[in-house]
Amino acid sequence: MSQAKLLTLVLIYNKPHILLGMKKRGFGVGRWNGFGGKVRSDETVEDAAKRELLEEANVTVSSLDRVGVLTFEFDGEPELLEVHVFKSQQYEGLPQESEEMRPQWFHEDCIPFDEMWPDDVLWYPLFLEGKKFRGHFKFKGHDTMLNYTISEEASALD
Ligand code: 6U4
Repeated sequence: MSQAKLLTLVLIYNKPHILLGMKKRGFGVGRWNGFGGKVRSDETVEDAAKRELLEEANVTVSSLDRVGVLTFEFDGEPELLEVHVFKSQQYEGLPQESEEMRPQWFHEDCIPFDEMWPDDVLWYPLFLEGKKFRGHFKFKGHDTMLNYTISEEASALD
């Protein structure tokens, strides 16, 4: 297994509403998702998360809370994805459509799991309850999950 590729995922959660974006191109196209992307070699994971949030949704945050670390394995592919999930309640700016994402607020009772990555329905309940979590998911292609583990974490994640 090669070294994991680091990615970020930011969810603005101003209870009871959560900001998601419809991915318009690339990895996860056609799915509602948080905002994020690849971490560059010259930035921290948190700085990468803030940069992608601004680029994709036109929203800025002063601080982010790291609440989850999810790893993804795709059957037959050596590269592991390591997605760092961040939460913020506060934000500045008006969410705006970008070339990559179309932002939309959802009530927490109406999250469109049928149009999201299949793992989301499994860990969002922990996220919405304010828990910290780790998960590992093995996929075959982008639609079929072969197996997974999820655990709640009591302490800070890194
Ligand atoms: P480019 O096209 O290079 O600008 P970039 O924005 O750097 O891409 P991208 O779009 O590939 O990165 O990032 C993928 C996004 O999808 C990240 O925010 C992580 C997120 N993601 C990947 N797998 C996921 C999954 N199974 N469930 C989920 N989010 C996932 O909820």
